[in-house]
Amino acid sequence: ELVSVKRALLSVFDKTGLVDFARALSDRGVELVSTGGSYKTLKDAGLEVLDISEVTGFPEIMDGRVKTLHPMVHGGLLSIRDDQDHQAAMREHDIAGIDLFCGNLYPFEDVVASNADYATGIENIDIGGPAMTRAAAKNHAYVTVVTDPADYDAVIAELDANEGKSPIALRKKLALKAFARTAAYDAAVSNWIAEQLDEATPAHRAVGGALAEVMRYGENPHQTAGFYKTGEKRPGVATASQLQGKTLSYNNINDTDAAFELVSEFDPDRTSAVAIIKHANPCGVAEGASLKQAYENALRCDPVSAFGGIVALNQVLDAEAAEEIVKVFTEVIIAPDADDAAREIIASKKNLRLLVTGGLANARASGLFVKSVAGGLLVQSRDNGVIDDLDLKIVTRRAPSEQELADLKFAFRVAKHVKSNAIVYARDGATVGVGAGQMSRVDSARIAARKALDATEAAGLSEPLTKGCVVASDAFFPFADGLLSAAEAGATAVIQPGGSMRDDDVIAAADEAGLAMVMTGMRHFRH
Ligand code: 93A
Repeated sequence: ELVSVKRALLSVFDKTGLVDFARALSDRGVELVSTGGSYKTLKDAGLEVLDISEVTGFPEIMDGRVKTLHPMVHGGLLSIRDDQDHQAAMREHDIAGIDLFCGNLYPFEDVVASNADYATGIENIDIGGPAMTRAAAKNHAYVTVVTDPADYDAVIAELDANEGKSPIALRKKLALKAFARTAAYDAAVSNWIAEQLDEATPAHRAVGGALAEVMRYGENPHQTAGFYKTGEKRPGVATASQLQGKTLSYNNINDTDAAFELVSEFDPDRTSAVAIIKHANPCGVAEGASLKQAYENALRCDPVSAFGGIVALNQVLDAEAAEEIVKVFTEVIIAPDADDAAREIIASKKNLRLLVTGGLANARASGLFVKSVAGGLLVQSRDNGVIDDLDLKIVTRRAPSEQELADLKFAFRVAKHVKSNAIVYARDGATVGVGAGQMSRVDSARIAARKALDATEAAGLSEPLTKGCVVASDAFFPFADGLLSAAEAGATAVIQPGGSMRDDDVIAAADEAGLAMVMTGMRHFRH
């Protein structure tokens, strides 16, 4: 459990504390061996030290690329001290055991962080250092491996507390630290090479992302936060270019993501679409013949909530849409691109962030969704169910009209991006009322209706916006009540997944109320 330390090999790039540590070892009767620069530092300090070339019988070659990669070194580090064969090999080749290895590596991370060129980056990949570190750490049954100058004093203190010997608990702890260091070092190397190749990095994936930005705070000011990027090349908030405006906050990033994922459901070759998001829920979504028209209709749904919102567009932002958007206080605009005239208009609002993504997110793409719970992570595949791919089943006596069907599909697509329980009222390709995040579906339906009345009033309309609208529900109606409350508000057609034990009752109630209802067979919970 306790092993004597007779010989130490020191090979450090960072010479901090080296002389004091080596002197402390030497004072305790430890023989010192060292490499080029480290050797010189120790010699200059007046210590007795052996140059590694005297141990290997081989000079440093190739500008130092090969200086310690030698059986005299690795045999000394790796030999099992009480193994007959290992001992015989040591005698045969005159290999002396190395009981302590002190090393730290070429500063690869610092060098590449300072934007060094490719050749300099490559030259700073330490090979011999990690090899010795790993050899010593593997053989921690006999060898003490010291990789951090911050540990020098503690190591000496442990030796002193154990009659100059190194205890196993210390050696194990230091071995763990050594392997953690070489693992991080290799991760840095592979990340850098991946970056040079413009590829997603395997290490990024393994740790769930690389820290891209530290935010001033999280969801609330007393929470700290960082933005980690996975390196995936998909268009979205993490890969967008910010053309102007203040830096994004935690909530901005979350809301902008929700906005862009939603608007990406709408094919830009078919329609112009705009989503306005507050607190990660849409307060207005609309399609239109132009972005301007889509924006105006989206805004009409809930102009009060749109204040300070996030606006996402599915096509290149143009001047006429930009003119409308800047009339309302908006935090972020995100779009595949923005034309010059639009950029100029947005530039008049200095703080407004404008993000361009270069394309839309692929609603059908697979991917992972991660959420944390106390003591764990929940990981699921991305909700990439798209209504066009589903078989819609008409379950009522009355089939929806063409316009109703178009609105039903629109509403269900939006509902997918509303926190559950989600109820969406829509008419003519625009939401007219959104009920989000309620514990009861009936409450969501009531809230959506209430909001539609507010919107009607705000727009100065005599006829309620819900008159002749459709309603979408992210999950089945467990009872007829939610459905009937929608019908009462003026809805004429319903889209929902179905699958309730009481589907028959709900269908009968729909028939009685003269509603047309379609079932998607797919639920879109979002919590
Ligand atoms: O170029 S290397 O990968 N080849 C080696 O054989 C080697 N041995 C030690 N780099 C090597 N080292 C590294 O040199 C150590 O990890 C340490 O960072 C540095 C110490 O060199 P010096 O003692 O000459 O300053």
